[in-house]
Amino acid sequence: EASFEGVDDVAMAAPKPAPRRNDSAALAKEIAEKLTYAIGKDPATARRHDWLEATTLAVRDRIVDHWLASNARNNASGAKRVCYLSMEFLIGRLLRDAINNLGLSEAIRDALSAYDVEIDLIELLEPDAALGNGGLGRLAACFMESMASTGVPGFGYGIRYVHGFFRQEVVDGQQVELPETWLEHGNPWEFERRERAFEIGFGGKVTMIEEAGKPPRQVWRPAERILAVAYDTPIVGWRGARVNTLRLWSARALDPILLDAFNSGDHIGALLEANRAQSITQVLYPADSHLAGQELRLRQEFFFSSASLQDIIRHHLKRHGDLTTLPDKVAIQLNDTHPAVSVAEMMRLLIDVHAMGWDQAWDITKKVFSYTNHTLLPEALETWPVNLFERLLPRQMQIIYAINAQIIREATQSGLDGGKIAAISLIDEGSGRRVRMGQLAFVGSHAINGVSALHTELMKKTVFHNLHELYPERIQNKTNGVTPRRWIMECNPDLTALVTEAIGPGFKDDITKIKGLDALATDAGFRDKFMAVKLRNKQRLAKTIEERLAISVDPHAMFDVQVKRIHEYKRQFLNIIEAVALYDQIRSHPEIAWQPRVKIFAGKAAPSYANAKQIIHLANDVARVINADPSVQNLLKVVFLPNYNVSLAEQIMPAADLSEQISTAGLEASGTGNMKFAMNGALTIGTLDGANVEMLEHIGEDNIFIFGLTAEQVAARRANGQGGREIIENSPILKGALDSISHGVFSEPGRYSNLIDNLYGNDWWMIAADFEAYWQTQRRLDTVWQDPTAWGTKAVHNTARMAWFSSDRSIREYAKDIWSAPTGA
Ligand code: GL9
Repeated sequence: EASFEGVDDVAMAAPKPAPRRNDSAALAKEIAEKLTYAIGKDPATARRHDWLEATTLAVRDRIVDHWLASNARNNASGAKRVCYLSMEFLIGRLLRDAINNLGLSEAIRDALSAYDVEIDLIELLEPDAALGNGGLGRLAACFMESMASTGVPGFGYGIRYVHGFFRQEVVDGQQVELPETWLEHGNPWEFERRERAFEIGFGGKVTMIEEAGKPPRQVWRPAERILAVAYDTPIVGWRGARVNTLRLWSARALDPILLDAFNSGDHIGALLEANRAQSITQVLYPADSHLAGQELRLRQEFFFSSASLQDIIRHHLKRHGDLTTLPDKVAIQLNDTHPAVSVAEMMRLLIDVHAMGWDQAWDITKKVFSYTNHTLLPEALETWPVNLFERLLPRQMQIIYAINAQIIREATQSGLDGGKIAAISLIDEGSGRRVRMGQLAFVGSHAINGVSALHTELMKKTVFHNLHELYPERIQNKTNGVTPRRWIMECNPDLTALVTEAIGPGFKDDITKIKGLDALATDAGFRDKFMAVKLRNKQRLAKTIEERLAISVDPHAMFDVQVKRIHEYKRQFLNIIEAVALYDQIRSHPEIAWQPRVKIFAGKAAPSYANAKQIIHLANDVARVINADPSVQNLLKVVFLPNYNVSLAEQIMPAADLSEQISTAGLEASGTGNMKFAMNGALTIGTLDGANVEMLEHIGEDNIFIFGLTAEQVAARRANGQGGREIIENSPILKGALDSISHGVFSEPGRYSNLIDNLYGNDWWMIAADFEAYWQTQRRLDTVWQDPTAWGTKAVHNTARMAWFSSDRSIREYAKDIWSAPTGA
């Protein structure tokens, strides 16, 4: 109780510990003490892992001081709290983040060097917390950091997966998935809160209870009950001004073992129930923008939603006594539809458990919730079979029917016709009766947002067209952002030092000041230093590539990078075809002044996504052949780096010259890698999709390379059913590249015929349609690369003009327009 609530009643009388000193001598002493007394090791024989743990514990003490103070301040002010419900938090490593935000970088480095320990080396031993799939999960992590940095009392709620996003190996050119084990050596950042546990039910029946003198009410009697136990991780904001809490739920059985069964000899059966309970939080679904669809997934969603809401209500009742004030004190953000069942569960808790009337409960629910949509891909829109829902969550299903009846009444009253009413219904009657989670999240929220300007407009026209007509004031845009602490300061210390030298350190507190670099873009001296930083970062990445893949790449070549989940709409295939075409052209036109390039790919495919796995295979096949061909040695290399994760991204972003953001227009909701690259001075080649559109506005058309069909043109071509055959036959370069893939230059013939046939057929992802524009734009980039002054100028403009894409800006907009929550302080 005490630690989460802050300085609590019981703790008040206890003496406060003396404030800690942050000089390197004090830190050195404390680290040695941790090593000795918390870990039980002698500094003379300690291993690097022990030093990591000791350093983490010393840093953690300082965080805890700030944490308790933040919670105490919250409780005293009663300020509105923001609860961010997300199935995913792709956090990555935390030590450097914490050290940087506490301003301890120098002091820790010096403290450890007293023991001949290099901080840079031990930091690498920290496992990545990979509790997310990609952009959506990483956004949640950036938002947590930005809430702490901008002074929003934020609480993240999610799942403590024992196994995070799988580890990828590439064997014979193909992806192999291996379990991820981040908790193997324990997790010094988390605090288990045994006392903070809630019961979560599944299945069973709903019965009507009639008591004398009271209105009848429904009571859910679940057949199965398990416990959700909280684990808290402190999230430190910039300068430690605020420390917020990320609370992750772990599943546990009510009874750890069925002793009767065990005693009667059924040793396995005695543990079955405990295993079944724990299985809920064992693994993160590796589903990227397409659906897992299994019962366990719905269980996970309900499990963490219910636990979080029970916790929120408990806290509110304890502080404020009365649930009618809930919307004044709490905002709950639903990160995609994964926690959408919360809308029904909140209604159940208010009505069945806290005896509130329907109308008041519905009013409170809508005021409390808001919902972010992260994708328009139809295969990613969550729906659940009604019979599964009913079996697992019978009371929530009743409530969903009742909400649906009310929405349909409102729609009818406002004059919507039958077709439109069917489209907004929470139940999809078309494909075997399914509950539509997007619709549920929408109707239960006062604000619904998309994650870029284009995506939000498309949301209004497509998925939520009819709901938008019914509730035109609800949809708004909140363009994504990324935290400049992790994605500039921590991942690119050399750039940070250079910017500090050039314009002073003010940009660290207020990233908009980085605009001051703009004037230096034409200063040759500065530009040279800027590109020298880039070169050093590229040398480091080249070393990693050499170590991991035994491929040697020239750091002076253009590093052309596409790193992200592998998905057809992201069009890694287009990029690979361009590499093959370039390979052909370099060999057939040695007289042309080709510019040396290293094409770098990284990313994971969902295990069940066959085409995405083929794309990985192709990238590796193409890399093997090109890298072994002496005739293109200095001009083209292709690299596929396995196991892309947050830490690898931190190494890649600062080392890229060119950022590939080439999704089929209309399909990438925002993208956030696009922002990280540009902040670190990479130029972008991209389509008018997601946040690229707004990047173009901020960076200016001279400094970004836009090509290809617009979202509108894509929709029109798709509607006309225009395939790729005609285009391919009329484009010798494209045809040549596809032929070399088909005819076995990189593998046995036919290995990729499925991928290629798709281009000749409907060309759904517009790869054939966009190839020519992409090819031409790449050649234009070659020309710019030949002129280091031109390239360097554009690169500096990119870093200088990206400040708006800080997640601090996103969070301030959410706080003001959606949450009505305080910032600052
Ligand atoms: C995503 C979108 O595809 C991205 O364009 C967007 O930047 C992020 C964050 O808003 O959300 N939606 C989605 O389902 N994923 C996204 O990255 N997928 C994964 O996280 C794997």
